[in-house]
Amino acid sequence: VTASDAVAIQLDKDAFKQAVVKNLHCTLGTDENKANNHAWWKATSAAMQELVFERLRTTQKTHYLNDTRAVHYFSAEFLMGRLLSNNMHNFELFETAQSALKELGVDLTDMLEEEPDMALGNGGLGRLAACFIDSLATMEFPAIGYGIHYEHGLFRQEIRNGAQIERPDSWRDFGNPWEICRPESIQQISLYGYVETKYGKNGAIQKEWHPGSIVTGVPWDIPIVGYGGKTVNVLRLWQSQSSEYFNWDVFNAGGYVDAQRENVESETISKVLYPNDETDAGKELRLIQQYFFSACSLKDIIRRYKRAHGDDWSRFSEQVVIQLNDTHPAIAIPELMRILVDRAELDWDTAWSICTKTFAYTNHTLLPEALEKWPVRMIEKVLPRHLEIIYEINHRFMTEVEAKWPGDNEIKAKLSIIEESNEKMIRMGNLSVIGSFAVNGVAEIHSKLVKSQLFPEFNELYPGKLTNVTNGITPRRWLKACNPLFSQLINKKIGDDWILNLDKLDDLSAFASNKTFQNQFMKIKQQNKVALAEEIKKLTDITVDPKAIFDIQIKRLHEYKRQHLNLLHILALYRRILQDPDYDMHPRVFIFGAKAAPGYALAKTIIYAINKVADKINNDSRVNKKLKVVFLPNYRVSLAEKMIPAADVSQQISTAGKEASGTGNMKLALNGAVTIGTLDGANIEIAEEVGEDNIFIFGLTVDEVNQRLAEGYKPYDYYYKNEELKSILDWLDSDYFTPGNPHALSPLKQSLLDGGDPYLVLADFEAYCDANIKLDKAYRDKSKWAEMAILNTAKMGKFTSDRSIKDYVNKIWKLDSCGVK
Ligand code: 26W
Repeated sequence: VTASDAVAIQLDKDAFKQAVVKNLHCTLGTDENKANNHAWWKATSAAMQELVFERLRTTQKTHYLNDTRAVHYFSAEFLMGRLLSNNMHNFELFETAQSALKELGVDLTDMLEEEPDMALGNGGLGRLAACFIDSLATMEFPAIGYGIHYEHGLFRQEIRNGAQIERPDSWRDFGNPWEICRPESIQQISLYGYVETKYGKNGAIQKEWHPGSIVTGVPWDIPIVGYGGKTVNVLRLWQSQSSEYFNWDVFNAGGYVDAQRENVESETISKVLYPNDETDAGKELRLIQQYFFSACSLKDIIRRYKRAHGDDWSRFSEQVVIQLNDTHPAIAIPELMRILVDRAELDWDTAWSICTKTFAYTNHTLLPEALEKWPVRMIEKVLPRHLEIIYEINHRFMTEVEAKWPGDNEIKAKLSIIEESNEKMIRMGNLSVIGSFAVNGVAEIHSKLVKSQLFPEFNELYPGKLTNVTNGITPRRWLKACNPLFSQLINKKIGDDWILNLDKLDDLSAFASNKTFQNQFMKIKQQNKVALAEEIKKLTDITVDPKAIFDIQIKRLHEYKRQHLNLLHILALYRRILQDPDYDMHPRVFIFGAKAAPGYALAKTIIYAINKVADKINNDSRVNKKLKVVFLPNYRVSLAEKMIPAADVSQQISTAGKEASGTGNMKLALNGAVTIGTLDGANIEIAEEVGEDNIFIFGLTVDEVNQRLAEGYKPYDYYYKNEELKSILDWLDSDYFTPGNPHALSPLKQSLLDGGDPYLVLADFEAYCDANIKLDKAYRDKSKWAEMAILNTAKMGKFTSDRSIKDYVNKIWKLDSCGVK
């Protein structure tokens, strides 16, 4: 597909106007004189949805008639953001809509602000899922996203007196125009109860699960419009509901009545998204969420399969591939085994063979605290039959391990699905590797570490199973839609083929040193910075100078991402200017956006520290001509879309080996920001693409980090050696930034010294300061900087999610695309 032969939906300005007005009248029951922006937004969305449905029907019919193999992307999170602008862009109707609405007296940009973000995800993993389903639809692959219809997405962040406050997110309070309820596809799933062992005629053992409760899953479909508007796939999200049906056996079984009281109520299952990113809290409700959406989705898939193939299971894995987005849906593996063995009555080996040809698993993190483990006792209570199946899977697997490493109990203990700790645990990572035919990491270095550090024995046991697919981002949302001025400039210069073939951006390289093009680029960057400066004023009342360097760090707040390293450097600059008012630097605005998990105290202290330092610096006339610090509250997809086009500098400064990939790094570079970063995750591949002259790499490498830690890393050495560092850390201990509240920031200093500085902030501090000095020097040469920035955009071809999806298709899914007429 190329941009030119994409089917732009045939709808001119007048037809668009008519469609909107009709919906204003007939869907909203209001009219042009009474309608506010919210009503216009709903009417316009409804008008768009009519086009969407038309293509959705055609797509579904085509897929059905062709009986295509399809990928089923199981993910507890889909961080979709807003849909109206995206759907307009993908139907190539944005300009039409803009002029149509203008004639109706409506400003499209203002109107789009009415749409709440669909924030059904935490961060990278959830947004990756959203980019992937965009690419799948764009390249016309048969695909379904399966997830949870959370009533409340990720919390809304407010900042009060510098501290994060969590407020509930209500994304569908006034109705969501994009979702369609599908009561005809409701599913029922079981929880709790007990397992009965029965003996068949010839002594065959039969297991019957008598559930303690039944939960109804109601599917809501969100249409996913591919670019060009040909294929419209579906994201199917399950909402939980209590079921009228109840298994009274359990009540009759005496003891269960009490246990039942502690059980999770059906309606709460899909109530709220867990706000933990990279820490596994091990909560029963979360396990139930995972099982609920995995089981509903599997039943949905099997219903569809049976419609075409009846009881013939032999073609199941030819038709169905299920991608597990991290281990969150890994319980689907024993669930499919249960269906095949207990329900379809296949023998174990046949069932296992189907299973292990169906599942593939993506790992997104090496952090031990993020690797999911469930207490055996919890699984036994919630999913008693699944526990038995997991034991059986493990028993057979242990036989394989024994054959490979005879008598080696250490390896057995390590590879076992069951961790024999004080409290026995089920390791979902091990289960996922054993139950899948492919396992991938999300960037070259990460996949290498998955093989060498996380699962080395599995890699030996199953050669070729572990592989890499580097992440990507959709250029439709993250360049075309969010940065219209730059997109139009690119179109004028090299045409618009880049939208579907991002490698084409490399044609810009030829103009990177062209002064006219540089000026055009810098002018647009400046306009985007002015727009962000206005947004900053509106949101925080802080005035920033758009001529300053806009230096941006946007991502979840986590120690390994090292927002506090950025903060220490800001304090260093503050101190330098105080000591030398003529300290030579280009004015710079440091801009942050980050949510902290509500229970992550140190992350919250870092947010508080950023805000308190910002208050001080922004109001200190000795420094605020050169230095400003901004923390933008409630960082989310729609805010990212405003920040990224305005960035000069992209901060990607995680401890080497800790950030699996990162995707914000790609979005910022695509929009012409220059990265200052460590050799971690996809930064390494970005550096390879843009070349070392067009990126500021600093700090310890993975090997050096491991070496330091092995030697016995002593943060105090750096504290005593570096006078500047010492003064800054001591500064945090004073009440300078928190008058009347001394020691409020001490936990930060403490974590970096007595706390052992687990992410080697102090070890990288000096290298980071040096890299910042180089960056500051580079910015003064406007033409050189423009060239670097343009080359960053030009060299981002690799990081389109279209390429990631092609990699998945070729290496793992083996799908054919299916053109929809
Ligand atoms: C159990 C709690 C929990 C929740 C979410 C553990 C782990 C997660 C995710 C794996 C966190 C996440 O989003 N990881 C990010 O995934 C991105 C997409 O692959 C990567 O780009 C990021 O580097 C990685 O941190």
